[in-house]
Amino acid sequence: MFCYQCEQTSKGQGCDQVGVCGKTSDVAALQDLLLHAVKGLSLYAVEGRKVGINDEQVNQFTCKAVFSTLTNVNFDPDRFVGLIRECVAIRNALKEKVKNAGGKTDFSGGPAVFVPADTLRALVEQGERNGIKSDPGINPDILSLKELLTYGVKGTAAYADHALILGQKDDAVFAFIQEALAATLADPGVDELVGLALKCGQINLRAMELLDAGNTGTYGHPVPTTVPLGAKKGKAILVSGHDLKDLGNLLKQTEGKGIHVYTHGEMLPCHGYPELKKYAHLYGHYGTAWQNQSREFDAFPGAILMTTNCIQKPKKSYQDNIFTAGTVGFPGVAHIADDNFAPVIKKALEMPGFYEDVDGRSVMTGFARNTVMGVAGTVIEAVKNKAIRHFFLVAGCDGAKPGRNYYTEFAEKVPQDCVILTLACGKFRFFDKDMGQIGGIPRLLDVGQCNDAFSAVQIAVALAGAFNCGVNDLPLSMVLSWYEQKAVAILLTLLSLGIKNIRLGPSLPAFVSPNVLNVLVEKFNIMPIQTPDEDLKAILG
Ligand code: SF4
Ligand code: SF3
Repeated sequence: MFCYQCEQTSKGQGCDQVGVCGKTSDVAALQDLLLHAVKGLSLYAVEGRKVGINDEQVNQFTCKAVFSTLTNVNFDPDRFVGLIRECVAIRNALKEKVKNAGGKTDFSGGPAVFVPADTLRALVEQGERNGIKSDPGINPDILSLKELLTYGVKGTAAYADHALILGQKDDAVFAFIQEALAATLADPGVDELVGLALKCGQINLRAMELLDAGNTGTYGHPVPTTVPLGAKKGKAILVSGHDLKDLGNLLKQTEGKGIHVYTHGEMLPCHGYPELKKYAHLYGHYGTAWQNQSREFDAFPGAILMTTNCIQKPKKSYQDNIFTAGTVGFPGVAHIADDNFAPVIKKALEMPGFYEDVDGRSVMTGFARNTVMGVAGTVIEAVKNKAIRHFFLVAGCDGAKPGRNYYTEFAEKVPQDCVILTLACGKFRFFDKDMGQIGGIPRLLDVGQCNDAFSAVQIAVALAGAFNCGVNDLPLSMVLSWYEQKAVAILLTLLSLGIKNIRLGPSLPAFVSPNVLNVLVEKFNIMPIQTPDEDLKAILG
């Protein structure tokens, strides 16, 4: 196997025996083979559009299949075997339609004509022949850009899938995902790939806009909400991942059953949505970010539902209490495929739950675009009268690396006259610190999940509008942490908006070659994080 798509990749170079994430070499090969098959499907989808064939099943499958290959989403070989076979069946049906409509279908060789082998072992061997290193003669910069584009597409497909679940879609998003995947099969040059990577950023913004519309259209605009970190005596279910619809359905199905529902990880911002917070049994938040789940899930006395990334190999102690839904999968873990959470509820009722109330502190969430723009006048006044000197967007993924302490220390050292906007699971490095207020505005504003990066972009654009300047001219600095491919897509979005001077850590992507990094530095002045003191000094002077 060879995989270097995430930040924790082995030795900062690539996982080649087993994933640091726990991905086996077999699953790595099956993910590579699925991506290979989806590229073949994309070739026909691109040709189909030229002759008026646009197939909804193909579009939705493309997003779901690509999302499955994201870090920490699906570790189940059987699910990948099913997806590979489904992909080829859909591809063959699409090919027939495109042919009948007079479109091009005479592709020879490669993923366009790939036939999946009969056995798991033989499929793994097919996957091994179609991985990142399958073309040893490729120019390293072309490979780097192709992988940058592929990971951006993976993040975009994930957001498009999240949006689809809430009924939001735009054919421009599907068309681009397929165009980009098909383009990786051709012989694109550096300029074309750079252009596609930046277009991926634009399209990802659209996918995130759709997701924002899905979330706020279904559950209302988040409002500032105090979330307890303690627990209530009684039966309990913990929901992790990012999917609001799963949480909404679960809350409906647990009503009146004497079960308290808790959020974990990226589900924390769900407490701010009116149509979710209306359920009195959505009690509080339990635990921190994904990499701490084996300790936190182990100690949780109820059932656990994992709705999206990031799942880790469950410990034996809670393997029978955890369930997956949607694209998530882990061998031996029960999967809910039909939105019916009865097995999760049954498990929660069998388990002891919390024996007594547990006191805890509380945190605030719900500072998404609607809320922040609602106090724009106060914020602008505070900047003008110098009560607020600077804004920091300290946002992105968390992870296990010790270097991620940078973000805790950075947040702690941000001067008292500055405001921190945050989003995604990296916030758990500092989310429960009391940072006080400036003129009634909390100094720490939780904009939401990584899925809410659209909201942060809207806030930045609105501030720029209010100050009559560009986003790069605002007293705003972005200090980002990345881990997986949703973060790659968000980074491409920020670059496509022309945003410069982003500080990125804890380490730079292994898939970015020195020459590609030079381009990013020259065009966008991307910087690796240094120490909190050095970076604060450089930013604030
Ligand atoms: Fe390694 Fe990350 Fe790939 Fe897992 S997803 S195999 S940790 S690079
Ligand atoms: Fe986190 Fe997986 Fe990226 Fe959603 S939960 S931000 S890492």
